Amino acid sequence: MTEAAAWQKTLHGRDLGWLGREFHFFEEIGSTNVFVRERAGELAHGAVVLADHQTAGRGRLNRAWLAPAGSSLLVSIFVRPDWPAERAGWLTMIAGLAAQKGIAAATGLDVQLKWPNDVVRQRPDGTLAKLGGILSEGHFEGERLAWGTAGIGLNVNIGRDDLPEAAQPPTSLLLETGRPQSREILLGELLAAFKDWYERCAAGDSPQPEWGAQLLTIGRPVTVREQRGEGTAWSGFAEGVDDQGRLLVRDEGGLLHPLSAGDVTLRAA
Ligand code: BT5
Repeated sequence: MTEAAAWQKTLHGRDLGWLGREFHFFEEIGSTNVFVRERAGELAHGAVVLADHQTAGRGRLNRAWLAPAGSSLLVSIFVRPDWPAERAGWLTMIAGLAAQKGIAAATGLDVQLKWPNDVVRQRPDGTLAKLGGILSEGHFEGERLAWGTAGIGLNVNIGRDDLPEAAQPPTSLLLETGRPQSREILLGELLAAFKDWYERCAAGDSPQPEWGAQLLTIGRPVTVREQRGEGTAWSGFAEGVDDQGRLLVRDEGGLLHPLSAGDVTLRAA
């Protein structure tokens, strides 16, 4: 069986309905998110785009996502929500919860989320290692989210010597569980969880309470660096997230600031 056929069998062996009915697999592509953006006009709601290798994988703020060929889950899920624009952040929440639930179901491993878009493993000494990341993009028509893509990259079978250079120490499911993991099973579980959450959200149920409860960032002191202006840094306390996915940080003077992912970088204080 070709690799594309094996992936397709995984998808169609499950009852995913609208999700993955349209399916694209690439042995090599620039970026699955860019593919989706360029073809948004033609793609069906629920299209799934998967790659074995990306030559120009993307993170936020034009950062690179690096992964050796065949080592990772690199997937973009395309949806046409037609939700109010303020709900655009729900896609990142759904993708994060789906990654977390998918990993738990496929491997038994407990992973955590870090605001705004990281999938992490907390080490016994409290340090965080990055296992994956989410890159959501959306297109608005008027006040509506016309389409969106949830790009998810998870490090699956990457050995210690092949992990990329990264700002935060990276890790993989192989390293965390001590054995190679099936990317097909992981994809199936992740999509099943994505479908569940997406359908709840489409019915108007916000993912924010569950997502907020999974975020390690909440309840901790943080240092906030603003991207705009002079990039000044200040210290505060992360109290929660709002329904748009903004982090609510109280500064030392007692004022509460809603922070958008694109506007700040954070580190544990
Ligand atoms: C992310 O951005 O974490 C979002 C990554 C999304 C990747 C998926 S793969 C499928 C889809 N198609 C795409 O082109 N992208 C999506 P950000 O928070 O900006 O983190 C990027 C930073 O993570 C980089 O600057 C590196 O420091 C680090 N990094 C890069 N590759 C990594 C890896 N494999 N594991 C851990 N850290 C990595």
